Amino acid sequence: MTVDSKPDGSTWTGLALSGGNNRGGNKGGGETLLEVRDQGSFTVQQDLNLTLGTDPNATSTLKVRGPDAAVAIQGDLRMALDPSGAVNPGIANLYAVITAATQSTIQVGGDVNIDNGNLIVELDGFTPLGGESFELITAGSVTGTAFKSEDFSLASLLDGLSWEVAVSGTSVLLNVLGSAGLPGDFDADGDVDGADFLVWQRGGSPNGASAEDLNTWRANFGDVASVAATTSVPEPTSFLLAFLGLAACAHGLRKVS
Ligand SMILES: [Ca+2]
Ligand SMILES: [Ca+2]
Repeated sequence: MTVDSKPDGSTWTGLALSGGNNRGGNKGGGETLLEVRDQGSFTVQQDLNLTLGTDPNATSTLKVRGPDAAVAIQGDLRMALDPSGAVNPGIANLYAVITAATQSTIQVGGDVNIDNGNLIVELDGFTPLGGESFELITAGSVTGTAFKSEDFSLASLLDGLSWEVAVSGTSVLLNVLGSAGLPGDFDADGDVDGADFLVWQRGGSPNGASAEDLNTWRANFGDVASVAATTSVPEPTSFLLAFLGLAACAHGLRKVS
């Protein structure tokens, strides 16, 4: 979908969500949700105004879901802010639904002003690890150092991890800080399973290939960090037996050769 709007003689160009008739003194208002997801594409050739006017209940949301959506605002992106610079009392939301290790980036050609906007983040079917980063916005320039509010209630992280919104002059990044800190989780993916044994075997655990680390792994085998606990939990005994069996096989093969 592409929007190309430049009314004659107007300096207010582009698209307004929950904006009413912003040139005629109409109050604006209502609630608008614009969701771009999957392979969807949305381009505004001028400005995108999320919520204009004097209605404090006016709400608009630009929701971007997944890694493959394309969202481009070639002019400015404003959140509850008049093109004249006046703050609007309504609500403007950017809503990111993260479903994979990368997230679609909103490309803004001009300025994005986040001072009066809210950020909402949701995780759906994906559990980020410490050190991961998602680029939510790139822009010609970013005005403001933080969103008015940030809502991570739908984006719980593993124990030991926390979200950071990093705003620079040209981008807004979402970083995952910390480490999950589960004993025996040598590959830091939030569980203690066979893959961690292989890391230990290759010397990748904190005290490379030590008996101490093997004991830590064995003692915690089958544990998952708290958020992942509602998803599938491997049955510890059968997994452990399978790995001991594999180890025995490998040992036998070495003997033969
Ligand atoms: Ca692991
Ligand atoms: Ca694992």
